[in-house]
Amino acid sequence: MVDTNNKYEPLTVETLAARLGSIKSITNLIGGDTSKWTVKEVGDGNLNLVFIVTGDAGSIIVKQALPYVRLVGDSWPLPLKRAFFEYHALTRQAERDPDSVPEIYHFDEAQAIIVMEFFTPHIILRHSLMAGTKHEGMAKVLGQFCARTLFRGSDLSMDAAKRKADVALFVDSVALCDITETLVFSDPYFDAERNHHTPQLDGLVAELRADIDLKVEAQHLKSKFCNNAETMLHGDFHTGSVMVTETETKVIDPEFALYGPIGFDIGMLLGNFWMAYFAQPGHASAVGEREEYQNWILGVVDEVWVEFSSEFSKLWREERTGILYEKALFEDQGHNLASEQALAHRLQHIWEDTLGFAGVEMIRRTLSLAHIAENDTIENEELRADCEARGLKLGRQLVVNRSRMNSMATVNDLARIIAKEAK
Ligand code: SR1
Ligand code: MG
Repeated sequence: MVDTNNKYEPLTVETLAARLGSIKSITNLIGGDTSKWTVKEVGDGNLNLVFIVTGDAGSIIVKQALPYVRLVGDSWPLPLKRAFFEYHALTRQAERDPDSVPEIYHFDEAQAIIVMEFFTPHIILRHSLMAGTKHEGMAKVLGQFCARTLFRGSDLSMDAAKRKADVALFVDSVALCDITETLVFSDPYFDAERNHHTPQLDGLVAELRADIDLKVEAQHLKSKFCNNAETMLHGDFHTGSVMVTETETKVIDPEFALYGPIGFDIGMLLGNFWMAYFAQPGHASAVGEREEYQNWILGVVDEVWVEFSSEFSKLWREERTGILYEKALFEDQGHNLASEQALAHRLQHIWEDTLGFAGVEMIRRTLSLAHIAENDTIENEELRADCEARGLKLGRQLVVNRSRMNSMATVNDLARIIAKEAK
């Protein structure tokens, strides 16, 4: 499957058919007559080329890493090896939560190409949140995806040797890990070169950068991110990494996969939902028109956490076969209550981490390099700044006060209060 003799070259719409047209695993799926192929480049992320290739028998996605950050250009080189990490993450996620991620049809490490399942008519969740569309069953799938991939990739479940080999494999993903360490945990808290923000936020940004408690807590969270290799994370689990129809939900793009704290993926996801919540007035056609939809988003947040914690608890009780909290010490001694106590403690840690990571994600998406479309597409700068400011306020509360917030209802109430505050 892996061809190491071919020198890397980026694909183009014009060259793709000639370059991939003789690969059996592809032609079997979409048809071998390449004169009938249509190729469209659709990459709207920050890093890669993404093509939809359609033949007379079907369609596929061809994703290729570029040797630099697409968002910035070739002044910021980035290793092609991220495709290798994405490939390995996808195969693991498919085992741990079947049917949640695209099937891989072909992988070429030297060309940094992954050919995978094309989800259609799915769209990127972030776009759907701007359009105000609801998705049945989505919260359940996302909560279960987090529980299954995070539990089954951890020392609570995995065979010790396999898990140590996996930690060693992903520890090489230095450049992408560095992006997260820098853009999420450091840049927002000083005037870093790549930062940018909506000018009307100048005052609030200065306040946040002078906020000692915030800076210290953000660094405690960075320390957790760097030092707590609890499980294989998706690593970039925002609403741009989820594809949806009205009834189906899929997870894509785990190229930032690494070993880190369990709360990181869920936190990033919830932080993106809360930002989408605050951005709704920027997408409403009349004042108040999105209030019901905003409530739906908060309901999703609540349900993701409920599903995550109940699935995680189920896996704890049924699949705890790793080196941590061995059943030999608990259930086998008749100490079921102690096992439940240990589970409650673990969930409490994950809860606090989740809130903290959600908070730093919300802050970085407004102050650092990579922002979110929900805010960026609000043309009226005053309105955009207003939506962003509310997100920053909740983000700050989550980072600084995460250990004092004991239920999702409390956090969602706080979001509602911040959303209603006068400018
Ligand atoms: C330079 S890459 C910027 C951001 O895009 C990715 O999706 C990650 O979120 C990263 O932080
Ligand atoms: Mg991505």
